[in-house]
Amino acid sequence: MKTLPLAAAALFSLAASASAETVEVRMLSRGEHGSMVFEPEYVELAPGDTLQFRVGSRSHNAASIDAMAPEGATPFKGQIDEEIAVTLDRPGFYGIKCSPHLGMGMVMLVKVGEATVSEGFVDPALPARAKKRFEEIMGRAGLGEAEP
Ligand SMILES: [Cu+2]
Repeated sequence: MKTLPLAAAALFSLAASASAETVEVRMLSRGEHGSMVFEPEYVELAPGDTLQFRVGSRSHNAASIDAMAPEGATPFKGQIDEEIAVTLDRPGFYGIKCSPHLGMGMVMLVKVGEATVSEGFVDPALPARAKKRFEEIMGRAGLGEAEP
């Protein structure tokens, strides 16, 4: 009676690991596109994939931006220097910030599944440098109508 559930569980976890991916994102004080950045700055995932945040430089965190997430997505917020893993199930675009450096433009963008950037996706309430960084990220990724 013991072996059957264990075997079934093992098969299930194998199937899950074969389909879901984990993408590592480093939190950095200096990177390819300037200071206070996530690298990579843009990630495309399938629903159920995981973002694994890594400390590249100290004193950063990763947190969802409430106004920039698909309907029904679960908000998240890591502590400073916490290497959180976040599984994203809802298709759509997610804006992610470093809480202490949002004003310096430390944000990243994630696309899950099939989605297009909707008009006004970038939260107008964000600090100017964060809005500018999102426009730069979308421009480099070939999304939306970002300025050159
Ligand atoms: Cu930061």
